[in-house]
Amino acid sequence: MKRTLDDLAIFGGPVAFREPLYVGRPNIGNRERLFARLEEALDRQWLTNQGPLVGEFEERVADLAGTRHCVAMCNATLALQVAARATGMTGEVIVPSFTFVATAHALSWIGLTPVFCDIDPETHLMDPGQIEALITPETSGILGVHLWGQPNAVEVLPEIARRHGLPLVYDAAHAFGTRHGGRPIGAFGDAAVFSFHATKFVNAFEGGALVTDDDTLARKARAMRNFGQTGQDEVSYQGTNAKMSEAAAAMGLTSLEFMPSVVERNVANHRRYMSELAGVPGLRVLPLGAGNNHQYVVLEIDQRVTGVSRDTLRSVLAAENVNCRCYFSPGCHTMAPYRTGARLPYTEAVSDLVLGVPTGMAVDDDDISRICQIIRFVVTAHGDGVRFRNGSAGRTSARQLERTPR
Ligand code: T4K
Repeated sequence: MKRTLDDLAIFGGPVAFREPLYVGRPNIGNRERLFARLEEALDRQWLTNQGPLVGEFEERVADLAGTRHCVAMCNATLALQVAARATGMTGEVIVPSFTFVATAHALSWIGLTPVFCDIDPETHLMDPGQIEALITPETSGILGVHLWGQPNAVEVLPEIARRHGLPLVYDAAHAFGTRHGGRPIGAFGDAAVFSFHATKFVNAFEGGALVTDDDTLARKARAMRNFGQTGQDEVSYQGTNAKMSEAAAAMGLTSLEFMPSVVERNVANHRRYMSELAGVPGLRVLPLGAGNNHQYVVLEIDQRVTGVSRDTLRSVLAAENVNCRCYFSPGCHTMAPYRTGARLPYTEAVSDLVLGVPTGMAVDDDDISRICQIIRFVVTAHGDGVRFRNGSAGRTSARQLERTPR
């Protein structure tokens, strides 16, 4: 329990957590089931190139995503590239800037130009109201992002895409298991791409998948992930090597079996953060809808009210062994490969405020109460003292916050 500034580890007090807590701690399922599957694969001597475990994983994922097809891949970044190629994207692609940089890199790495769109500051999702102004004769597609597992304008975006004759792909890296209006999230757009990276709530060590209801698109994607091959001696498309291995599928299947417990834990964790931090001035826990998989808990810290910046709070927590992440700061449009001087006011404002906090199976109610006690202690009464003693107002300067457009 922190009662004075001297109790904070950053100022020499005792560290609150002996073992470090992380955002993105993998949820490990049943090890015996994993090892049994690995044994099977070794006994079969079939390790990759569409083995039976990958086939089983694809069936399970398609089922949960509500789509006819699932094409499993080695990660979501390559799956996004395959999706872009298979849907015929060629020039500019409209995409939010407030996302993990993989969304933008996936496009630019294959010669496409990401055109960054601003977000709705309430949800952090790409604002469909700003998309049409970005459409030019060079536009060849829209890549929406279901950030934090939230559906990105799944009613409006398909309509905009249809009106302009553009393919719509969703980066659903955060959204596996999410539902909207009773429908699984995979049902929206021409295709959606999931990530099964170790840090995701369902993981295949590294992994990804493209899901779609479009038979032609699925066939193309299936070929493109395997060097464009459509038969043993037949190459019909340019392709890449984006195949999922049997070892990854073994982990993915094991992780899928564990998914209900993880979702239950994540929902409880999110609720706990919401209740522990309710009413703290200048602090907001991003609310998530009922169908969300709740794999991220995102705070916004408004230094104008708290007296302490997001970055200072992050340092205070890191000293206590609570390792938070500034997902996703800064916006992609300000990163070196994409900087053009264009301004996206909401993206810039929000990316200065966000802090992802630990969740998943690695934290329990007691951990969250203790994390929140430290946050409350710093934010409600001691922001000025922490800032003064820390000798810095953090990266979110008063000038930056003045341009916060809300
Ligand atoms: N689109 C979106 C919207 C995405 O968020 C992502 C990935 C993608 C596309 C691309 O998906 P993939 O191609 O990766 O399938 C991590 C993940 O590597 C990345 O998959 C994820 N999003 C992103 C949000 O987070 P980093 O660079 O922040 O990872 P890292 O190594 O700093 O790890 C994050 C935290 O997780 C650390 O605090 C430690 C903890 N951790 C990590 C690993 C790998 C563990 O405790 N154990 C582990 O094994 O990108």
